[in-house]
Amino acid sequence: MPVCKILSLICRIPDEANLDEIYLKLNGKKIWPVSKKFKRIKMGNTDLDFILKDVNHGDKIEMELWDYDFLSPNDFLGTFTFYLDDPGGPFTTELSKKDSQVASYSLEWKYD
Ligand SMILES: [Ca+2]
Ligand SMILES: [Ca+2]
Repeated sequence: MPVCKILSLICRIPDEANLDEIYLKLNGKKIWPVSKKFKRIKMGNTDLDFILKDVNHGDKIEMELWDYDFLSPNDFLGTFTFYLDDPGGPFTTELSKKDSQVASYSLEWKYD
């Protein structure tokens, strides 16, 4: 079975001035963080270190990045899209976002 490991999230520009409360979704389900609703991240690199379950060679991965908000609906910041083709890495995938979004993030992952 192929193993896709999500290594880290890099924040260059947060959505909110006081930094974002991040969680990740795949196929409509929250996959990180596992035991809480979100993680407040810092600028730069935040270690994620988790394995994507139930993936197959050739899969297109579309992982959504969300910001948790306490008083308003959570914000969808964008999608990390990549393919499980060639083993190796670490690879870096930029967040694709709507024009109205200022947040700038990238994701590091590897595929063995
Ligand atoms: Ca927000
Ligand atoms: Ca927030």
